[in-house]
Amino acid sequence: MRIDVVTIFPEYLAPLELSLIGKARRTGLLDLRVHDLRTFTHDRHRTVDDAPAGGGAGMVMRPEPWGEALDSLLEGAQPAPVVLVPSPSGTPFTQAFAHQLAAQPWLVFACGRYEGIDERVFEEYGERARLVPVSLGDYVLNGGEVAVLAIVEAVARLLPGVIGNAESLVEESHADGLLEYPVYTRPASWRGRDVPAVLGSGHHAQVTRWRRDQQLRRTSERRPDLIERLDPVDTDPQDRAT
Ligand code: 6GU
Repeated sequence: MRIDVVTIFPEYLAPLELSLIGKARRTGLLDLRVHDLRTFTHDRHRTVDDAPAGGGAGMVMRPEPWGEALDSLLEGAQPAPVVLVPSPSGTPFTQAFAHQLAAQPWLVFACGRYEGIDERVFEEYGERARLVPVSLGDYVLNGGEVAVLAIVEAVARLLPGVIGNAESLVEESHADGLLEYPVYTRPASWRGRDVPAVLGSGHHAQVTRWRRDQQLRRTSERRPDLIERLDPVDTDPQDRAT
């Protein structure tokens, strides 16, 4: 998969050289390129922002550098990439969304700062690419860079070969619409707290049922909204006994 990130803070993306994502880049599973938006300016101060039309607080990103940056990426590109714009007013990012993005050959992230990017950029590239505003949740970050770190990690780990043990993808939170069950390791007793006996019983069916009940309890307590949205095909009759 190819991913391009356009930002005024390329250094913000440095953590994507670490750990499994860094390894995926070095082995060629992930072709990640970070571009400095200011290289697409032409004035002495490399200006990317200006006062909002109509007045008000803060600054807005000017359309020209974005036009040059995105033109340079889209030039001759067939098919066009999915262009993601991190924004608190975007579509909520979810695990299902991550799976959709992981199936794409090419993603471009346009990181806004300040009060946002001039709306005409969205009009222009909404016509020339598949433009998708995306939000991490209902809170405000200073810019899109931290959101890109989160989204790239969530997407890249779904690519074949990035995670050594593909089974860990099956059993994690949100894989089946529920939160994950609690996990334990040795020692069997720590500060008077014991690993639940069922986990040492060797009774596989009982372990599976216990974990499922823990998932349901945890999800009901922390995320009742997920219980409401549970797909009937992801439940079994025993779940209702919980
Ligand atoms: Cl994706 N971007 C910004 N700037 N703020 C956010 C966000 C994204 N998601 C939540 N807040």
